[in-house]
Amino acid sequence: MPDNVTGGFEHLLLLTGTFGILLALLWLIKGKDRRRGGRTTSATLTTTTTPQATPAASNWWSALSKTRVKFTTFTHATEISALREQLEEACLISDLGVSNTQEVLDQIPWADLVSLPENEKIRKAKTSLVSLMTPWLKMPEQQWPQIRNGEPCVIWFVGVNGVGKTTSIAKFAQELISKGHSVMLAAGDTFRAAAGEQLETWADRLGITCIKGQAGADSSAVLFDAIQSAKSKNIQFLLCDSAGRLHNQGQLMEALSKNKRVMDKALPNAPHEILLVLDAHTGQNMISQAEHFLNAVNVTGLFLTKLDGTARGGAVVAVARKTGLPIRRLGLGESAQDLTPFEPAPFVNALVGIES
Ligand SMILES: Nc1nc2c(ncn2[C@@H]2O[C@H](COP(=O)(O)OP(=O)(O)OP(=O)(O)O)[C@@H](O)[C@H]2O)c(=O)[nH]1
Ligand SMILES: [Mg+2]
Repeated sequence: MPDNVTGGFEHLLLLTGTFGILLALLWLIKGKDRRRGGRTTSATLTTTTTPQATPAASNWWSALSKTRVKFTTFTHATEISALREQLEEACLISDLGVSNTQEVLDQIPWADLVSLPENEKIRKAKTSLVSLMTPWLKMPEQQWPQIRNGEPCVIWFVGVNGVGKTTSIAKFAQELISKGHSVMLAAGDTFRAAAGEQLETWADRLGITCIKGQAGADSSAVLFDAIQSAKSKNIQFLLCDSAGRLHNQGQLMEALSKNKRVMDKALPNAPHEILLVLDAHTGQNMISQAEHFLNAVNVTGLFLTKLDGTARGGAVVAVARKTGLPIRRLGLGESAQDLTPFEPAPFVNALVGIES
């Protein structure tokens, strides 16, 4: 064999060998990581990535990963004062609010933690946090919403523009349909151009009827017609959209009050549920939005959207506590399946990083 050919062959062997060793090393490192369950470990990090018992809880676990960062990264936590300071920072950054944060920090039994090893101190402090915050959240009923005898259950979605009202209606319609219920939609937002078409597109995808008026039509008239139609077709659930913005906020609240009066005329006691949709990304701002809507209409529950990727999960706890309303569903993405019921304890556990 000529020299240059042998040289080239040896070179190739050397390259293949080196590449092989690199691959083996990589495989070993990955294997170690896999055996550790993918956990990131360091002297100061106690983060875990283990999914939770129920599918909903495992979704929150990943949705709340940004909020959780501060609750899972502690340095020099052997010192109670350092742990307290960092826990305070984590609560504030999660947008739990100043007074809620002070309240929980004042109630954690710090003296009992002094003699514990660092990891135990952290775990116990977080466990106390969970047991203090969980009772702030209303436990939603399993059987919700209730089917009404001989008339449609009218559910109305309200909230400022862009929070996810229309998308939440579509997601919730999909949930009800999958449980075998009959559902109809009402395009109660006649103000924003194309709002009706947006809801109609969802209705087409879901294979259900959407009652909609002309753009600029009286939204109360659309809602009235939709209720009449749902009654005549024996529909179980009528999900109604609303405008998120009119010329100004006063007009919006007035229009909502009128909508409500007209719905009650079409069917006494309708709407049976008024759900306030709030965007979790807006943090404490959700509280002032809630105050405005609660003043105008008797909101019966909350739908919290865009939980996926928010770093302000603490504000979810804050707004639920402040309003005293049950969180009916959480939105975890833009597709029709991205909706989960709410459970207080697993949610708060996921928020602070305690595996349940
Ligand atoms: N990531 C994420 N996006 C969402 C979620 N819910 C809604 N969105 C998105 O938020 C945007 C606004 O949603 P809409 O449903 O149109 O909001 P709206 O409240 O009806 O808005 P208006 O009709 O303008 O008042 C859309 O791009 C949705 O896809 C959610 O849970 N997660
Ligand atoms: Mg809309």
